[in-house]
Amino acid sequence: MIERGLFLVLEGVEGAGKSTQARLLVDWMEEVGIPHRLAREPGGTAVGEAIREVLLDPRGADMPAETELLLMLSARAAFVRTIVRPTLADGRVMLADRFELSTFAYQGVGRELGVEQVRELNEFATGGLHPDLTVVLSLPANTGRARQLSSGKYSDRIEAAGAGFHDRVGAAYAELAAEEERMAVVDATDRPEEVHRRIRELLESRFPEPFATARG
Ligand code: T5A
Repeated sequence: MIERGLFLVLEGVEGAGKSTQARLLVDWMEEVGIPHRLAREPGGTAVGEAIREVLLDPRGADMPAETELLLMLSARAAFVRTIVRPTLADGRVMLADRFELSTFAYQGVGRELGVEQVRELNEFATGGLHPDLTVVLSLPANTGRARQLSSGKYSDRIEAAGAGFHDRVGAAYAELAAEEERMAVVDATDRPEEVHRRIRELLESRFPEPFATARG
């Protein structure tokens, strides 16, 4: 067990491969015996999953951007207190499929609410807890969308927001990721196993404990 857990987040545009990479990381951590927990945002908790349904329901097409933001943050307040903090206190790796960077990119830039305002409100929701590392899977928005379509995924309310919106989100990820040290960009255009290898390498070099020692 590590002394205080590690908070890791996977981010990227729709269909970038976050869920696929999360599963591969979980398989690896299970294999080498690293205690962990995986959860997705919005969601993870009972109230968060209920909020997710409202957020993604295509019938809410006229939802104001401010409502969307506050719902995301309501779900996050529960996510942090019910899932993330207890997992870290247990000394485990907390792996989240999306977190605050999604809000900066989608609501701050995509919905044009402004990143600074979104950051302030997010700080209240999280109580100031931030990830130790956010891995941004880099992929053009239209490639991610094409992957989703070929897998037969239906278009939820946010996915249906249009190419202009998703291009803005993709550009925001690139810009925001370049600003902060606790973010790393990984090329996600290759096959899943190669992307996984890159993420593992990154984790082993950034966090020898627990990743490199577990490989042993
Ligand atoms: N949102 C979320 C906000 O607006 N603000 C916020 O603050 C937060 C937290 C959540 C929605 O909420 C928004 C963003 C989203 O619109 P979601 O379902 O969690 O929805 O997000 P999506 O990105 O839509 O999730 P997906 O599951 O569709 O995408 P993933 O997880 O990135 O991709 P994945 O792994 O499911 O892969 C998609 C397809 O591509 C294939 C997979 O097999 C699958 O078929 N694939 C690959 N194909 C080729 N090469 C690879 N390397 C591949 N990796 C995966």
